[in-house]
Amino acid sequence: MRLRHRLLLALDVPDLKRARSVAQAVQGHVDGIKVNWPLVLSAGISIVRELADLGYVLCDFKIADIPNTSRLIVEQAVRARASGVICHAFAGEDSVRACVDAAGSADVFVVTELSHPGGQEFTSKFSEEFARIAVRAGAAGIIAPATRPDRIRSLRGIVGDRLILAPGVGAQGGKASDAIAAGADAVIVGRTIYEAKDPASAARMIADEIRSIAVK
Ligand code: NUP
Repeated sequence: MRLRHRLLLALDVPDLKRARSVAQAVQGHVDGIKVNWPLVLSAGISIVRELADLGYVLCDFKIADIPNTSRLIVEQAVRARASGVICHAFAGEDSVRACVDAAGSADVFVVTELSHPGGQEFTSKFSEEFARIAVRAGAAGIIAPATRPDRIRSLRGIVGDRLILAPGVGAQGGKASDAIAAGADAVIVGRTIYEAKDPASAARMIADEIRSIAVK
């Protein structure tokens, strides 16, 4: 993944027409587009193939199944030209390994602790173990919460130079520059961009905020 802006758009927009227009608008301000179930369930997997023409597409399918099913899911994402997929680690190291094997040259990102308050009920108790699984399984990186920059800092100590992508900016209360300062390689932002009147300028503002601290 080429990180020029250190920003990925979470395109959780089930309306296909609107999803297309937001994706087009933010091109040039983001390094990739993350698609999740709301859009894929509405538009079909072909939306991944379509967005792949614009650049890096990360399929946030949060895969958490037995290794064989996990493999089958990753194969479909890769067939649709996804550049990366997101999986959970609580299904176990064998399932994460199955995702990494099936991904081939595509990236696998492993969720550590979820960014919302409920992420502290269960996932945060195991997030460091999940990060170690990501490293052992050969994942490209992890997903860590922009809402808790201190956790990004701790997880960075475990994953070394593997990528850390941080959702939870804006609508969930996190700040892009805080997540980057804590060690995230890039942030993932949805509502703050796609609900803005002008998604392109909203994306540009976040990228500028990140740039302003990165040069300090
Ligand atoms: O811990 C996570 N938090 C999170 O918000 C892991 C995720 N994959 N996400 C996803 O990031 C979430 O499903 C959504 O697609 C996006 C954040 O969107 P927003 O809160 O910026 O609108």
